[in-house]
Amino acid sequence: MTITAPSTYKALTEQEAIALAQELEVFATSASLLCEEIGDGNLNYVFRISDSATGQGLIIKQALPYAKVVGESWPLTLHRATIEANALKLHGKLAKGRVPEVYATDAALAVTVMEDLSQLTILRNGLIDAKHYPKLAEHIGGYLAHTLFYTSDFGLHPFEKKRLAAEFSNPELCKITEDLIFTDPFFDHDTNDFEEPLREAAQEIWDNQPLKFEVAKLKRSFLTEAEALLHGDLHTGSIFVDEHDTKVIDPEFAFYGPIGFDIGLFLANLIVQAITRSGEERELIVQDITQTWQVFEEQFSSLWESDGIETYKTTAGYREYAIEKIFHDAIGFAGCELIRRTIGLAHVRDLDDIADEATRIDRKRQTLKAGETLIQTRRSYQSIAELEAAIKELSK
Ligand code: SR1
Ligand code: MG
Repeated sequence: MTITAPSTYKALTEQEAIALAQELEVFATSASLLCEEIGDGNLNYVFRISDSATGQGLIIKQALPYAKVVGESWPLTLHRATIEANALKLHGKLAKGRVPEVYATDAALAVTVMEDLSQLTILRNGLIDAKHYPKLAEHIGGYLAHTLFYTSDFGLHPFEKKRLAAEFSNPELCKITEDLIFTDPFFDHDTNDFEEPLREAAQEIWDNQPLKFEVAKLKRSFLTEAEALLHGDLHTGSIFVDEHDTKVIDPEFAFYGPIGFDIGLFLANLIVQAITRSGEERELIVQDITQTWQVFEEQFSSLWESDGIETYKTTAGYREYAIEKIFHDAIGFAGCELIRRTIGLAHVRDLDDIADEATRIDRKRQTLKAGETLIQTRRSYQSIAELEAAIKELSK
């Protein structure tokens, strides 16, 4: 499909989004098209265009020249739309079936036209409704193993890897992560946002020098370790699911970074669920955490054997060393995500929507404590079973 709209940026109205969809000639010319703006993220417009007779739809996503969550005072590059579309196309090849199909793009309009996934549910919403998705861990573990292995030096020629690292240079979006995940929540910064009863817990974090030393090391890893092409924002709002299917969306934060980052963000968002749940429902989430890591480790190891190109791949202990580093990094990044989702700028509904104030504050304190513990003890875990035991203890 080709977009022939004038190539200068303009934020689309619903009518203009319909006109763009008509141009793409995917709908019958006689079709009566409906348009709904369904974006509930922090940054973009998401239009769903559908044929009122058949229900057939497509998505037109448009980046705004600023962060929607804050407003026009926070300008943000439109190039993120190109980063996102290119990451979706590449991830679609590496992890087949795990991302929406991209139909068309327009860099000047910052528009990506893609597969409509509205038959699926945003994972965060489903989890808040206490749903369980039996394929989730297998699908996300596999997505992580394939996208991260095949874009790393373990599975990709160094010339191509460096070409991709340059293509996915994403400094403005990385700066958001550097500030909002790794810096601001650990200082008394004005972007932080928390309820007054949490001030003491926040102050303890700001005063905890050994914790901050560990966060500084994790931030340095994020800033400097170009290990693989990351999704860059793999929280449970970036995943669509149902009982059988899983699709990862929104890789606008994609860039070359440490492999453990995507894994850590995903696990952290499941840990939040473990903290807000109890009994059998908590047990299911903890099993998802364990299974995600197990699937990742198993598939990453198997790709290492079958498709690894690193000369040292058979050197005794090297694979185990590489995987242990990813594991410990992921636990540390998960800890940072837990803290920033509680006292930083961008919160999660899993915690904020708990109606009873005492319960909500209690769960948020637990999330902060879990984050601090995981950051500080990350290197002590020798296996996923040990991490699972710790998560059970921290979420009780
Ligand atoms: C200003 S953007 C805030 C957060 O929303 C995105 O989804 C990322 O998680 C970012 O940190
Ligand atoms: Mg997003």
